[in-house]
Amino acid sequence: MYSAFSGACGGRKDFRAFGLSPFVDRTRERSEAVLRPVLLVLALAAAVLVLPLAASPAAPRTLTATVGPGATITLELGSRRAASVPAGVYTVVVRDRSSDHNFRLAGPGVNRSTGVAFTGRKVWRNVRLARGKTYTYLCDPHADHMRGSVRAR
Ligand SMILES: [Cu+2]
Repeated sequence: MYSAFSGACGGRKDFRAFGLSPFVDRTRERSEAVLRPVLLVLALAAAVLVLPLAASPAAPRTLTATVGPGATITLELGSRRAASVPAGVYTVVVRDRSSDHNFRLAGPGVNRSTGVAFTGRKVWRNVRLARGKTYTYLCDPHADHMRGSVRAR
């Protein structure tokens, strides 16, 4: 709030910077006197508009995890492979399409998996990917070649 106010009023330095001569000082001061409350109102209006957006947490995004039916494992954000994603809280929708494979997501603060024999859909809520951390997804029985990683930026 304070910074928005001082930022708006700090703008009057710019009038001088634009080369107004000392002869128009009085005019300038009069226009400043008019301008100052207007800027204050604008700053308040901007704060009122922006604060609720800043205060409300972002809605969780969805990662789609798919394993099988063949020896494939993927993690996608939208329709793209999730190699680097914004840090935050995610809902992970897991599609486990094989009783020979499972899907595990593991890393700092996260370790979730389906069972190898399980097939079907699982929804993992509140999966928090921390900024700067890397998470690995893999199939446990075939972790040497069925694996990938995602970094939260
Ligand atoms: Cu596997």
